[in-house]
Amino acid sequence: MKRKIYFNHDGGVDDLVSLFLLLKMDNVELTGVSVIPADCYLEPAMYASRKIIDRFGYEGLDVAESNSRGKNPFPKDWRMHAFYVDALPILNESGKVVTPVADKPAHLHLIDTVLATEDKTTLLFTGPLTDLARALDEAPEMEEKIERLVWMGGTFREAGNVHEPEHDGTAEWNVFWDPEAAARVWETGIEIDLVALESTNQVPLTIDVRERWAKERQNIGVDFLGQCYAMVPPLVHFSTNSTYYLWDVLTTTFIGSPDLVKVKTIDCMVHTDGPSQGRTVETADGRPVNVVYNVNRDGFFDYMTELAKN
Ligand code: AGV
Ligand code: CA
Repeated sequence: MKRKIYFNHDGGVDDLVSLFLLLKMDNVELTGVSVIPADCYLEPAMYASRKIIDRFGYEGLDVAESNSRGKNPFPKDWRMHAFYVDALPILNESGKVVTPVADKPAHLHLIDTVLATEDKTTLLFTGPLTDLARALDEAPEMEEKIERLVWMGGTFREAGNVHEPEHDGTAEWNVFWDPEAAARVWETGIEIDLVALESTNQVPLTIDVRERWAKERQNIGVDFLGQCYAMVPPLVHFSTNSTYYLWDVLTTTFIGSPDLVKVKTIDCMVHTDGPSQGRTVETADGRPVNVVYNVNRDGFFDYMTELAKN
């Protein structure tokens, strides 16, 4: 039995690589895809998503555009990445785009897809939770049809990855973009698996990984990985604000191969205001989430590289 997955992403390099890998998993069936313009511009991220499905995926999928807006915008430099992926020759060989744009905005597409799917759906979110929060406001009855939410977001460390004026640096970006949306989802009874910075910090993009993909580039899927990760800065001497990690790809592989990570339950809440907005904090009266805090680094890179060859 294939697990039914609905994927909402925000068009970064690792979001788009995640879409590619999901299409390669034989234990997963994607029921829907939508794109939110958080860490991307919408138009190139939509085109790139549709072209990845055309090139590596299956028929019957459409891609929905989100009309959600966040409180704290992502830096423009990062949002540009979707243009580079969309322009890759490997995605433009056929000269056409077949996978259609859905006729509904993302949050309504999410509701319709979850309600129309016979089994319960696992939600995979690798950007902010805005579309999910809006969907739950619009159709609270959908909660019963949600198997769980797997989300790349948050951290319980002192250091988050937001380095912005008026902020204290404790938040992770996907929470920071729309803290209220995360707080809204926290109010529900949905089972949440949180792939937090604790584990994603263990899978930086490094030169040895790039060299491996280069060596194996005669395989078209591995070549695609190499081309995508040529666009973003690796960890060399020390981590900077722009250093790239495989945040979303780790979150996605958690669905296909949960044994690569360690998980613990933390009762927590989300800060929605002030200098710590977007921070997730442990608190005795908080709601439980399953936090992925550790990963088998080599096993992860082996798994995702092998998947690319499927
Ligand atoms: O905080 C990680 C999230 C992930 O969903 N995103 C990137 C991943 O898609 C935001 C982000 C944090 N640091 C970044 C980010 C960076 N240096 N470049 C691009 N995006
Ligand atoms: Ca993302």
